[in-house]
Amino acid sequence: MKVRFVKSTFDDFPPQDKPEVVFVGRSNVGKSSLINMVVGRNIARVSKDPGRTRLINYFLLEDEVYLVDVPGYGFAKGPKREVNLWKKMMENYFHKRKENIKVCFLLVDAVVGPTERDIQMIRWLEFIGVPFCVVITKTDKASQRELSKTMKEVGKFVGKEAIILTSAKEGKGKKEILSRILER
Ligand SMILES: Nc1nc2c(ncn2[C@@H]2O[C@H](COP(=O)(O)OP(=O)(O)O)[C@@H](O)[C@H]2O)c(=O)[nH]1
Ligand SMILES: [Mg+2]
Repeated sequence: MKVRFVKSTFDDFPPQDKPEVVFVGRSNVGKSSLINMVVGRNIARVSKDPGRTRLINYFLLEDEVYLVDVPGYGFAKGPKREVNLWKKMMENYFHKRKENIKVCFLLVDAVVGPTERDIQMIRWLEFIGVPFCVVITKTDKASQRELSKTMKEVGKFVGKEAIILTSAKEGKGKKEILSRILER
């Protein structure tokens, strides 16, 4: 796939000439791995560079749609000043880009299940009216029992059609994610 890094930014977003899809979730949930798996390149690795992990990263896929990688909410457990900065950045992002967001992928670890913050995020996305899907990550690591439990818990908040099962390791869910990204 044709993909390129556009920019890392706090609040200086690209023009809204193309729609965007955004990936959110806790740190370590598998965001970078999922983006890399979907585009078939190690592009989100750049976001591991110190500095960039705390900013919003824009990539452009097929000259058509922006992929947006935002800092995980683990980062929001740091010092209070940093938590506030993270909140400010995310609220500003959603406020400014809401209308441009085609879909928000909220990633949930298959083994860990939905956290309190994931549920808050689901409620908030519903409240601000951003279309979203819950993406279950690392299904290769979960037992059948863990996976059913995670599905059941997520199912309390969203319909089955809005849940996508993925494994970056096995390439699972690539088609589903890509079609959601590229659909008109
Ligand atoms: N087994 C397995 N491990 C994964 C998968 N996706 C990510 N990981 C691992 O989980 C850790 C965090 O992944 P990363 O993509 O950096 O998460 P991020 O912090 O959300 O960007 C890394 O050690 C990955 O190798 C997956 O589908 N299966
Ligand atoms: Mg990452």
